[in-house]
Amino acid sequence: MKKKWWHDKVAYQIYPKSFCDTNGDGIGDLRGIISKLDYLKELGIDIIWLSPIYKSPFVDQGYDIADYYAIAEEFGTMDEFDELLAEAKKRDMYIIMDLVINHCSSQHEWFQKALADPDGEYADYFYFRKGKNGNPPSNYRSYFGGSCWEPVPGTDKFYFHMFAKEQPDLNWENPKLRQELYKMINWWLDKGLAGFRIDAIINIKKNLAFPDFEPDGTDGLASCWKMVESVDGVGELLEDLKKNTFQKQDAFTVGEVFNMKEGELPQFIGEEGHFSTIFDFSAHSLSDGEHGWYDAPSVDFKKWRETIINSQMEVQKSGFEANIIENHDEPRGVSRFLPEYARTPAGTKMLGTISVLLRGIPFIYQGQEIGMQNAVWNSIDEFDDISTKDQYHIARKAGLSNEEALEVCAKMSRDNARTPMQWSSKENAGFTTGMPWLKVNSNYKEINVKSQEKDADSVLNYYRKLVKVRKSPEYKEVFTYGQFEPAYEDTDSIMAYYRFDGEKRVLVVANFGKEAVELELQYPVKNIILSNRDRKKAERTLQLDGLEVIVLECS
Ligand code: TEU
Ligand code: CA
Repeated sequence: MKKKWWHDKVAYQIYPKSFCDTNGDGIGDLRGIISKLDYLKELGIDIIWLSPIYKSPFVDQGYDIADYYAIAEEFGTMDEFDELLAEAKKRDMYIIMDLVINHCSSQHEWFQKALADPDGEYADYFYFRKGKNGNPPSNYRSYFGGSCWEPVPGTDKFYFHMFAKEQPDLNWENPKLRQELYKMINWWLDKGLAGFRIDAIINIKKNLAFPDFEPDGTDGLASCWKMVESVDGVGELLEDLKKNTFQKQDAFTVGEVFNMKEGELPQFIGEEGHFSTIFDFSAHSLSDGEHGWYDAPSVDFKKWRETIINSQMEVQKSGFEANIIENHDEPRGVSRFLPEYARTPAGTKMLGTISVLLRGIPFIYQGQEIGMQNAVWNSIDEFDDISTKDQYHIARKAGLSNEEALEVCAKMSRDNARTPMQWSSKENAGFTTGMPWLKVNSNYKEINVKSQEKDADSVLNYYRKLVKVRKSPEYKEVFTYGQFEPAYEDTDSIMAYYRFDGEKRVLVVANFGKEAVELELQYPVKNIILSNRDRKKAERTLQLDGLEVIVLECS
């Protein structure tokens, strides 16, 4: 395998709005990010992914871009962005931005021009289609609820949007539009950006006939991803994108890809793949509900273990995936993947170890390194997220009471990950001196950076060790390129795997149960690399306590 500069890196996702506010307006900003670069460096981070910071009306928190060449005023200025790039570079760190090019904001100049002249050139930057007897052209339900089609005022046409109606989809079949996007991407790369996280990219290929599908809900609509799954040819668009942009600059790209077709993985992440890597969402998909969050199943340990193992075994044949336990669209991993008794510092460290030492590129989401958890939500009005509001309505329509629907949202809401970063036990968790745009998690006095920095046994200090081990000269090679092989799969509570190459064999073994378990090790122990309870000795017959994780070098 050809080695790439990003193979052995550790990445961190910043959600700028909730990271660090330096001017007291309650909104995180670029100055805040710059002020925390040393903190991230100390955590061992190489690559920083910024969720969107472009000019936006923030209908979907910046995933609705009004100007691809401008920084949102809320976050700062282009000069500050350049400063961030320079400061990161000084520390040997790389910045990647979010690339949201399936759609833009309805405030974008292109869309405004399209509305002004629905038969003109810019209408062809979008999908403007005639309705069927006054009804939308097809029966698709958008990801955020309601029809994918919105009337174009003053015409008999509709425009297409897979997300909110304020996020019109861009017409990738139009070469002119593609050229505009490529120019913009190259402009950012020329500035010194290391690459992009690429948003919702599988959706760019449409079935231009927009056929109806069998309704799958009481609203009579069908999920729009059914159209995505019914069409071929996204690969050609992705290759065109890559050849005109990323490839020329050896950029690192991580695609957000759902609904990939069977057998397509090598085309996406192989040596000549469309992207450097894509996220592994397989464990997250375990809680996909058939109709929404209200019928989302809880994650079962054995299913979760099997899912991760299967994914690792499959992916290593083709390349690397990016491993996460949470991101800005997901509830906190500790609250989701750990049973209640395990939502402790020990359990949090255990989950982190399993995730970070998998084969692939680890992405740590802000706050994960201190073990942030889901918040307690008391009313639907406390949420900001557009998707949560939609899911609340879906749950109510399905017959759930207000309390029940609230409980569903509290469990699954994207806002769980978006509450402000907990820096200290000061007011508003030290995130802002003003009024935070989204409420602070009430547990900030127990869980925050400042107190964990002082505590040698904290989750934060453990994460620092964990990342260090992964990148240490002795083990870097095996953790980066070593094969993955599962172990102890027949047990009730053990999640374990080997990472090995021609020289080394490492065992990562965790007990997700409450009770101690005795394991016969297959190989003699050479060295204890990491332990979440300061274990100094490991015998061939290993007593693993509940919530204990240990990383061993085998001889
Ligand atoms: O998410 C894409 C996506 O498919 C989402 O619909 C996801 O399933 C949803 O967040 C679950 O509630 C990306 C971004 O990560 C997300 O934040 C944006 O809202 C979305 O694209 C639109 O840009
Ligand atoms: Ca601010």
